Amino acid sequence: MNTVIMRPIALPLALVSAAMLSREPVRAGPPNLLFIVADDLGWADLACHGNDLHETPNLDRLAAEGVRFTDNYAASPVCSPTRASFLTGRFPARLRMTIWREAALERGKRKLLEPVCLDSLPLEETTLAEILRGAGYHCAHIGKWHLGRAEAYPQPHGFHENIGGTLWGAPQTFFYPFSGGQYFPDWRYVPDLEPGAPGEYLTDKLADAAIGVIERESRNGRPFFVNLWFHTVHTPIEGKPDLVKRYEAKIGPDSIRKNPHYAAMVHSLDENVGRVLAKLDELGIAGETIVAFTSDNGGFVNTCKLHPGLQVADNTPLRGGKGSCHEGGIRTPLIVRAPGVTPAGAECHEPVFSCDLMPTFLRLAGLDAGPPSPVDGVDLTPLLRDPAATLGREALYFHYPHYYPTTTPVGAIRMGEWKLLEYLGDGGPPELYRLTDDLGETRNLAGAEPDRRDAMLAKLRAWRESVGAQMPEPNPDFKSKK
Ligand SMILES: [Ca+2]
Repeated sequence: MNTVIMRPIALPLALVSAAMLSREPVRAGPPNLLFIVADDLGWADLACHGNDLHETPNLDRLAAEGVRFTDNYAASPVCSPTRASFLTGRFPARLRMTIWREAALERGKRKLLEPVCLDSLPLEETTLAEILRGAGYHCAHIGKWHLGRAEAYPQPHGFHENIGGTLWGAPQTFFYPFSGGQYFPDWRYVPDLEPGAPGEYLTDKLADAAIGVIERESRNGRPFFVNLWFHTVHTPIEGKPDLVKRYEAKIGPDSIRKNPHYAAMVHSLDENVGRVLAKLDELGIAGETIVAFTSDNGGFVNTCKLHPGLQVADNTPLRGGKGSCHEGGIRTPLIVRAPGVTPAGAECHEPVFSCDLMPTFLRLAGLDAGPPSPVDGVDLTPLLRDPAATLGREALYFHYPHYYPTTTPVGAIRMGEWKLLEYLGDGGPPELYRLTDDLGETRNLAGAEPDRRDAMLAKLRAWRESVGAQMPEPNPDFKSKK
């Protein structure tokens, strides 16, 4: 692999007022990278995005110290594909990974047969960890992996160590020993978190593991990449009992959100992000550590087996949820604090997505992804320096040729203030929304703006061709119930 070493950009900013920056850079070497991903956390789940129930003071504070992207997207409305995009910078459609691992080989029995996808991230793909490792970073993966079977676990993809990552997309239970529950049909477990004790909570344990790695690596004099991918707030929806009580007491008749179990999970996520960030401060390395926080898809708006009848997330004011290419399925939080680069407390409204993170992290580290893999994302450091800047990118594209309780097979394109959805053979006609005055996607303007509709449809279809997107096919055995 040809890794191009470039000067780290976080350092020579003497002309920028220190008071304007989120943290002063401390040492003259490559910065550490702490990449925190929550699972299924919706855009509207954060207090700083207007949530009326959840308390997220630590994430809100991180946003106040860095740049919060209001129009960030996951490259896919479900888990594995977005995670693949984080590590490769490539469209899930190009990777042929458009659905979560466990369902990748299933074609279904609906009106359309879903394409057979890859269930493991190919080792031929160049990952963020491989490039950082080649540049001298220590690379640790902690928590949910969900990018393939054992031969595609974190180590073969460039990580020195893996704590807790497996093929599965969720634990059996969030309480020690994190296995043995009845929620999933197979026997699941989360390795490497022994010893433990009854009552211990997975989100705490993963943060403990991250803190342990950060403490150890901060003494080793080499930069670290800690890839902390929490399992929370995915099902099974299990909060700590005291926090569930706290939110039960807080929910009133006028509350938009009414799930105390889910609120408790969000609370524990935030608390543990706070613990890890506090450790950076305590060790004196916050000024030399890039912190990024995001989620892999939108909030899950269906019910969960443990609490029948109780909707898990509520993505209000966004429409839809996980699985859907409406905003509730793909718009996710993104907060970046890059010492010496990001101003404090800034908002950026430029549309960005999960493929952008790999090239951005590499640029912040003074590296360039280079060949052999073409990268579909772009470097966001111009926005990190100046959140009012624009990228000049024409569009973002999404491809989900699968079913989910929130959708039939669908694609989407976001261009400026406009968004178009196209159903792929089972669903209604195209939908066109002007997000700047209709964030909730309630007024379909496809009929009123036929030229814009057709131009965006043409772009979306041309993009699918260009990346070799797999399409669903008519199911000859499908019998309509009508
Ligand atoms: Ca997910």
